[in-house]
Order: sequence, then structure tokens, then C-alpha cells
Amino acid sequence: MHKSISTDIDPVETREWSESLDAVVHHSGPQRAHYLLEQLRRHAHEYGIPFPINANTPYINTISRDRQHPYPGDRQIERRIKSIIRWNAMCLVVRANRRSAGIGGHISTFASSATLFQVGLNHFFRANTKERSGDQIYFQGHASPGIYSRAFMEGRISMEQMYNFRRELADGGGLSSYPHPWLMPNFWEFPTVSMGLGPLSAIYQARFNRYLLNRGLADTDHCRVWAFLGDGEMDEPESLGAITLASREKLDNLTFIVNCNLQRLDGPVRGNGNVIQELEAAFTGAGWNVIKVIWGDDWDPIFSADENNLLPGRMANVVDGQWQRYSTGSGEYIRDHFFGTDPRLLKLVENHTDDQLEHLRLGGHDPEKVYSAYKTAVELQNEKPTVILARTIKGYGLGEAGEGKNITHQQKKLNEEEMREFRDRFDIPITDKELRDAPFYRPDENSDEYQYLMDCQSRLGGPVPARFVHSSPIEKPSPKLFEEFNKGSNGREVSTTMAFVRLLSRLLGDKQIGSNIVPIIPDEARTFGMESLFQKHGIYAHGGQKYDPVDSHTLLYYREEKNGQILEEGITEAGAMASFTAAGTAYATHGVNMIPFYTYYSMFGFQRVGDSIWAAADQRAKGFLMGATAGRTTLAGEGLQHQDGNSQLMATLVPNIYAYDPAFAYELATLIEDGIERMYVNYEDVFYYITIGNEPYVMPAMPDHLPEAELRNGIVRGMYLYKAGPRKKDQPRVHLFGSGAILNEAIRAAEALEASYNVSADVWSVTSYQQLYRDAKSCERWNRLHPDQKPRVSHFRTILGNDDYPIISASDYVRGLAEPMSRFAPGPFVALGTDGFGRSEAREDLRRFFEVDAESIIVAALHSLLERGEADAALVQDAIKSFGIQTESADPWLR
Ligand SMILES: Cc1ncc(C[n+]2csc(CCOP(=O)(O)OP(=O)(O)O)c2C)c(N)n1
Ligand SMILES: [Mg+2]
Repeated sequence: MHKSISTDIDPVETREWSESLDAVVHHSGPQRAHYLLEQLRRHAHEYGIPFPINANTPYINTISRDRQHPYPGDRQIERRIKSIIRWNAMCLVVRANRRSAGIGGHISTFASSATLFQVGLNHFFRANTKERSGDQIYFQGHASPGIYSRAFMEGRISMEQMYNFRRELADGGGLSSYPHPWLMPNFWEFPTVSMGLGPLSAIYQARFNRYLLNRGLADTDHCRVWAFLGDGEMDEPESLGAITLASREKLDNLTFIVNCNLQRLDGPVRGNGNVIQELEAAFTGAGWNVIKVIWGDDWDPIFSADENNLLPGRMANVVDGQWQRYSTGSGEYIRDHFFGTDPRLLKLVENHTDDQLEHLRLGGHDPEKVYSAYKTAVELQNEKPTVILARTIKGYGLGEAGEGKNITHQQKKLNEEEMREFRDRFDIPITDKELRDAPFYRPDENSDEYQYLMDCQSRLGGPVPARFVHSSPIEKPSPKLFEEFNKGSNGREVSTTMAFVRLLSRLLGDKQIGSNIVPIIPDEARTFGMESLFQKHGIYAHGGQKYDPVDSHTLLYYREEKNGQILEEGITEAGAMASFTAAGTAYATHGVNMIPFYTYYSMFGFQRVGDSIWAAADQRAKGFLMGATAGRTTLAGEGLQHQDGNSQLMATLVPNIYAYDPAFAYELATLIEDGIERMYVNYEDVFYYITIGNEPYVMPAMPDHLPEAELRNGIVRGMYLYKAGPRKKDQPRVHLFGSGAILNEAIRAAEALEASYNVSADVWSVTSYQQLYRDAKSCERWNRLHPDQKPRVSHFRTILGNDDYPIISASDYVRGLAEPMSRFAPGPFVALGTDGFGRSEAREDLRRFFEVDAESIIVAALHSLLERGEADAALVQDAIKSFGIQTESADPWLR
């Protein structure tokens, strides 16, 4: 049996080695000591002595007492301010829940993180101003009551809004539950409450700051990104998923602060482990600076008295569930159970009363320790991001009402006794009589507290958080950029993706907007034919290209550059989406209009990172999401996981997205031109989702049977008449709707219906069911609410008219995309679509399988005519037979 490596078989020898190290540190400094240790490690390696990788330091503060920075503020007054903020934050939730049970809100998250926030807000977080961008702060979503309460003290939030916390529809306006820029556009900058998205976004925001700097587009050198995160939140894969990117990109402009209260919603984060040590190892391994802020100043003398260095060893043996128990335990319990394991430990606290032991302050509640950590993070210019792991108590200050208890996350009500305790603990000047109403308390503008807050603001440039838009709209880009696409492809077969890449190159080359375009790709550029952009515009690489690329002799080599324009993200749709958001919100964050085009495999968009898209929408991001290789039957071969027939339907659910499925190059160009105008000229806070396919076909010229303006209006509003059928007397008629690549099937069907069945078919290109439906719903609602006025007519009905010919709609998406329009149609409406799992197959076979090919459209059209008595069953039967359509197969959506 091996002796454990932690067993000391010769303490005297151990002490000698330790003393040698002391001497080196003393005489030659820590760097020399580091050098010697490194040499020893290498020397040991020659003997084959195994050195297990250990990325952990002892469970003590990283910054020792003697290396602490002096505190620059007035501790007394800061404590008073913090206490008032704590009080108001608690009242905010208690009042809201008294008024309306179940309205929710959280007391205990902010209670644990109040010091972490206040130190930052008092001394570090620089405001965004017209003159220069500030810091970007990602506030932990559940701590919002505390953030509101400080803004309330600053006079930025009214009493009425405070009364209406979580009552946003109340008269006078309320406060949103969590940070939502969509709902409070002058206050919140970054939506954080879907846990995991904050940390991920913060990393990419810090990276995008550098991108803007390296490209000379914004002075972001001084900007720092701070992200406040929960320790439970760190379990989200997104939280840790990009931490190596942060170190690879040398983001020393980024600080994570993890509020390690050791609890999440249900209970301990790592009851049987140690979350701080676990995170330390992960971040250290990923190349971050780690600053642990575990113990507050009450522990300093205990550590100093610990000459035999016993405490770290004792602490290493305590798991988080037990730490939580100590933080709720009496002084006696702590003495007996924590210190009581060794008489020498007991001796360390022999002069401490039980009361003192019970209230030994933790690091995250000690402003000096927190200040030192922040200051160190800011000053550590070592090209590494920094994470601060701050230990706190969940529900700090709530006492019996929940401090450190497992129920504390959900605590929303305090009784009178608990309110009194809280008031006494934080010295709030509220009388016993007033207590019961949980009144807000705001010192007036002459008070020291208010003046102090104003001083902080003026030192840091203004209030935080606050969202401003300092940029202004751009001039409408030249229509010339888009014109060539109206002429068609001259008989050449091209895909909408190829047309898009061509258009993107034109935009990138444009003098006016070229440098504002941000192409973002998660490792699929070659799939989309975008590799030509590499050489011309360069791939962003903060350190430049340090190697001779393998393809350097070719024309289109893989060119990386410090000021490269393309964000080649590698295989991370989540990361690429975070880049999109950072770029698409630069108009607010940094006052520069960036126009991101994030092009990706459409199946890995809404379906995979839908929540990130939702957050981008909340954050008022602008730009273009380009869903490439789209269409369940247009992407042949790739099969079940890749073929996307869902995303257009999912996109309809995002309120500020304009979703389009164009078929032809001129439609695509019109939509992008319109998008740039809407987002960057008219300055609407919306973004675009456009699907593009990889099926090559001849792109027609813009039809000229309609005036161009009318046609363009149709493309943008969701539908236009592509080609009218012949008008012969007594000929049955149908409308055929087609979208994306399936429009070609509708065109083919129309030709065959005319040639072989004497049916006239009008072919309509539906570029957006989403837009058609929104407009129709909106007219319907207006008409319902204005019964005495002339009814509004939707675009759909305006162009379609009132004739009740059957409509057959076909798209490469699920039927549910088109079906809502059936309610607004003047006649029967049949939707064909691609519901179900995709298959690896050829395009033609897929279209037959899902019944969206021309033949299936013809059968549906004839059957509709049969139902109206305008065709007979034999005719339909013949068509089915002649096309060889399977009639007894199971529904494709069940197979
Ligand atoms: C993606 C996601 N899943 C679940 C939740 C619900 N939720 C809100 S707070 C919370 C616990 C948070 O624990 P922690 O991150 O440790 O923060 P603390 O409140 O302890 O500071 C949970 C599960 C959420 N907001 N987002
Ligand atoms: Mg927690």
C-alpha cells in the first residue's frame, strides 16, 4: 500500500523545505521563488515523480490581508446606503406579493449580492455617455429588486414605479421583473435572466469590443465587461462553454463575478462538493485569473493566529452542504463542529464569543475584500480574463425568514417580526408603527446619502444601469448595390445562397456601409460558398496570423488578420449568436451602426439557439439572420437532423423579427435593401430572418406585369402575383401559392394544369406567411374594435380579391406556417408542407415523399375543384395514377 501523498512522515524535514522557501521569498522575491519551484518541478519530472494536475489553491482568499488595496470610499455612508437599498429591495417584493399573491420576485439573491453590486456601482462601473462608451454590466437577473432600489434612491425610478414592481401594465408604468431592454429601453441594457446566456454573451461582448477597437470603428480600449452570475447558473453549459475563447482571445477586459452563496433554487449547488474549488479548477485550467474572496475581515485574526497553518487543511475537508449548515448554525455549533475537530483549532477562537463566531463575516459581504478583488481584476493587465469567486450567504440579513435556508430563494413574504429584525439589523429609520406597511424609504436630495450617490455618478460618468442610443440613422444605401439582382441570372443556374454571397460581397465593398458589415459564420463558409470572402476581407484574429497558411499559394487562402472583418466562429452556434447580438446592439452599446449577417445552417438556429434569439430580440438587436441550407426538401441528402422545415414557423413567434422565405434573387435583394432601410435608416428596433437555399435554378428577372413599386411592396409585405394564369371562358381557376424553392414547383404545376387539365392557375410568390398573418390579424382586430368605421383590408385580401377560387399553398416548411391564412382566404385553402422528419434522399424524391412537388400540387388543385363540382373524381384519380403517387402509404409526418 502506498502512503497517501498528504501524509507527513518527516515534519522536521518538511519545515526545513518550507523555511528555505520563506528565505527565498524574503531575499529574492516571489518571482525567484516561482522560478525555483518550476525548476524543481522539471527536475522531479526527470525522476518520473508524478505531479497530478491540480489547479486548486487552498480554500482561502487569493488576496492576503497584507496585499489588500486600501478602501477609497466612506465605509459608514456606503453601509447606510446599502442598508437602505437592501430594505427597499425587500419591500419591493413583499409589497408586490401582498398586493397580488403569486406575482413573485426575489429577495434572497440580492440579499446575498448587495455588497458585490454596491462596491462596483460606487467605485468601478463607468457609465455610457455621449462622449464615450462605458462598461458593460450583466446584472444577475434575479437581483433586479436591488438594482431598482438603488435607481430609486438616485431618483431615477419613481415611487409609483416602485409600487408597480412586476405590474408593468399599471397606470404610470411599472418595473419589469428582470432586466428586459425591450420593456425598459432606457434602463436595462442586457437581458440576463435566462441563465447561462449572460456569461456567454458577456464573453462575446468583450470580444466584440476588441473587434471594434482593432478595426478602428470605436474606441473601446477602456471598456470593461462585468458579468454577475449565480453559482447555480454556472451549471448551464453556456456558462462555461466559451471560457476558453475568453482566454484565447486574451480578454483582460472581462471580469466574471460569481456570487457563490452555495445555493440555487431547491438547495445546495454542490452539497457534497465544493463549488468554489470546482470553479477555480475549471477557470484556472481554461487560462483565467481566479480571485477567491471567501473570508471576510473577521477571519483575518484567526488566520494570523494559525501558525501551524491548520485552517486550510480543515477547510479542505468541509463540503458545501456543511458550510451552509455552519452559516445557519449557532456560534456553539460552529465551535463544536468546525473548530472542535482539533484542540489547536479550538484554541484559535478561544477568545471569540459564540455570538462573534455566529457572525463571522464572509468575503463577499466584506466591501474591502470585494473592492480589492475588483481593483486587482482591473489592474491585472496580463492578457487574461478574471473570475472572482465570492462567497456569500443566500438571503443574508433575512434572519429567521430565510438566511441560508433551502427555502430562501422563494421567500417573498415577511411577517411583522421578521420585518422588525431586518430593520434593526440594518438600522433603517422606520418606526414600529410604519413597519407593517413595508414602506419604501428614500433620503431626500439634501441628505448625505443622496449626495454621496451623486458623487459616485459624477466620478463614473453617470448612472448605471442606463441604456442610451447615441448613434444616428444612416443614409439610405445606393439602390445600385441591389439592381443587378433584378435582371435575373441570364439562364445560369444559381441558388439563393449564391445570390446572397454575391450581394454580401457588394455590400462589403460599398464605400458607405462596407466597413459596418459584420459577416458571422460558424464554420460553414465553404458550405455556403463564402470562402471567397476570406482573402478579400480577412478573418478577425486579435493577434494576427502567426503561421503560413497551408493554402497561401492559392487565390482564396485562409487569411487571418488583426483587423479582419469576418467573424469565423468555429462550431458554436451559441457563440456566433452571441456575436450577432453584440454586433447588432453596437448602435446602443457603442453608438456605431454595425450590420451583422449571421449565416448558418438553418436547422441549427431557432431550434438550437432559439432562446438566444429571443434574448437578442429583447436586447433590440438589429441585423440579418441568414438561415442557409434551408428547406426540408431543398437540402437534399443530409437527412433527419439537418433538413429544416421548422424554422420559418418558429421565427413567426419572435415579435420583432421579420421572417422571409424568398425564392428568387430579386426578392432576396429587395428584402435586404428593405431591411437595411427599416433597421438603419428608419431606425426600427427589429431584425430579419431570411432563409436561403442551395438548389441551383435559373433566376428570373423581376416580372414587369406589375409596376415595380407595387411588386416590391408585395415582396416586403409577404406576397405578390408572380404570374397570372390565362383567362378563358368557363375554365376552372385556382390560386397556387409557392415559397422559396417550392415556388418553382408551383410554377411547374400551373403550366401542367393549363396544358393537360384546362385549369387556369395564378401563381403567387409568398415571401412571408408571417407578414401576411400579422397584417391580416391586425386588420381583423382593428375592424372588431371599430365597428362603426370602414373596415380595413389586409394586403392579402387587397391583392387576392374576393373570388373564391381554391388556394393551394406549398412551402418547404410545416403546414402550420401557411394554415393560419386559411381563415382569411375568400375560398378553400389547402396547405401542403413538409411536416415530419427529414430523410437522406434526392430532392425530387423528398418532394414527392412530403407531397410538395408539382405533381402533388396538381392533385391537390384538382381535388379542390372536385369538391366544388368543377372536376370529377376520375380526373383526379387519373392524375394520381399517372404521376405514380402512393395512396396507401402512411402519412409522411408520422414516418
Ligand atoms: C435557463 C433558466 N433555467 C431556470 C431558471 C429558473 N431559476 C431562476 S433563479 C434559479 C436559481 C438560481 O440560483 P443561482 O444561479 O445560484 O443564483 P442565486 O439566486 O443563488 O444567486 C432558477 C433555477 C432560469 N431563470 N433560467
Ligand atoms: Mg446561488
